[in-house]
Amino acid sequence: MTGLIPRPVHTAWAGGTGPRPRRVVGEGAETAARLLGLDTDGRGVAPDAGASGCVELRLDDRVGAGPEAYRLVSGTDGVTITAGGPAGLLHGVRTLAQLGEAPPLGEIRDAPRYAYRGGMLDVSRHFFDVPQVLCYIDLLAAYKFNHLHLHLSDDQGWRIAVGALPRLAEMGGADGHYSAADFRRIVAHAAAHHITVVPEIDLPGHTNAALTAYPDLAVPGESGHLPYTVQEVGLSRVDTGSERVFAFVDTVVRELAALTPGPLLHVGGDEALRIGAEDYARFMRRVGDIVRAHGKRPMAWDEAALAGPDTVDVVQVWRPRGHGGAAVEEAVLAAARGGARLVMSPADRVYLDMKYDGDTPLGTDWAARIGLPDAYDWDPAGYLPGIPDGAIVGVEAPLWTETLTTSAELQRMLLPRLPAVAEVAWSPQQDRDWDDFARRVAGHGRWWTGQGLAWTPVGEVAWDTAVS
Ligand code: TNX
Repeated sequence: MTGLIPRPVHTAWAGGTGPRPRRVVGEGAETAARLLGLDTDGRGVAPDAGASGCVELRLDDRVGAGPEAYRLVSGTDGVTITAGGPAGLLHGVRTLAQLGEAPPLGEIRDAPRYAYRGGMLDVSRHFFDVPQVLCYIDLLAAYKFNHLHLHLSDDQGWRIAVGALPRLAEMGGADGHYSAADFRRIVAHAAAHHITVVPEIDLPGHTNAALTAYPDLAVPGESGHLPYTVQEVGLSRVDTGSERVFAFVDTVVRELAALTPGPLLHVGGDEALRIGAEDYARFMRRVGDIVRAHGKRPMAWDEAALAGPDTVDVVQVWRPRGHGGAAVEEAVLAAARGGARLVMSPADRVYLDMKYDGDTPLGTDWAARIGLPDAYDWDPAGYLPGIPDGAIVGVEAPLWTETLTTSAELQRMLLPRLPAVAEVAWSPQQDRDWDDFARRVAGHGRWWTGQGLAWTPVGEVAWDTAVS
């Protein structure tokens, strides 16, 4: 048994262990069996197994607390998992997988603190192909995350093919991009794990790749150029006053909305440093309306709140406190009071591209160095004082990739901090305890190594295995 992460809301162990799980029956049995490394048809099972070791999956509305809640009962004959929806059943199966081959007798009742638990991958600064993204989805799912935010465009690359604007992928994404079919594969794999994909097109700054493909989006006299080699942000901009640009946004949003089953579409809005406040506000409000006109709910980085409280429906708070953002903070609070929902991604806690410490070879440290205790020990509800109750819908850990180029590099930044974020987003604040987490995470290194994942053996944890 490895420690349970995220920590369940309620566990009651009876003492002793039940039989090894051998087969799975009920709703979603095939997926569950695969996750547990079992067959549904009993192949490979000892002939005398009988009823013992059966994992039964049952949908039942009475479990309560929404479609992600589940109840797991481990008895002498086997395990029963009950949930109000398929997502809850799968969460129960994930928990059972962590309980291992000799599940303790007893009962777990569990449900998430926040409905939005996300990971973001920046596929623009460096491109990551479909198998790499699927691997990242598997990792998110193992820790009960339910959103994948893909940062699909930035200065360095445009990573999604848009049929009506072919040069975006041809030029802007020459070194890698997703076709519509690729994107559908990502969405389908995510959906199989009850993970919703949130695609992001970053506007009106961070647009060098788009400007290279379509120079008429630029302010007259300015243009884009690829490859974009500087790491500085805030240099590029589309012409926020141009109807051509709004037609472009409409085309991109229409196609992306059609490819995206989830309700949210992220429109960036960050670090548009060369655009005046009024132009920025007018632009972002119109972009928000375009997203709504295509049937999606607009989401954006926190500066978008400066454009007015109802510019977007979901505001992603990224600005670390004291980072020159008093006006942004106030605008975010006004938006929250006006009904906008907040996803908390403060850069000094959950930007997983930040170095762990001075010895971390990759990543950056402009916001902070984020050791494992820093990623774990904070309360999303307390980060910004004055947030109204219920305004926060969740937590997301962005992984920016200016310095990261391979899966192993991503994994070394994600592990072990991603599980810490999982617990921040899932478990009740009053039950969260760093020492307890450090003990539970210690056994996960062995599991990561067994999965072929790279990780960082941070010194604050007594790992029960070395990095291989
Ligand atoms: C800030 S946060 C950015 C990104 C960078 C990141 C690096 C935000 C919305 N913008 O453009 O990649 O810092 O940590």
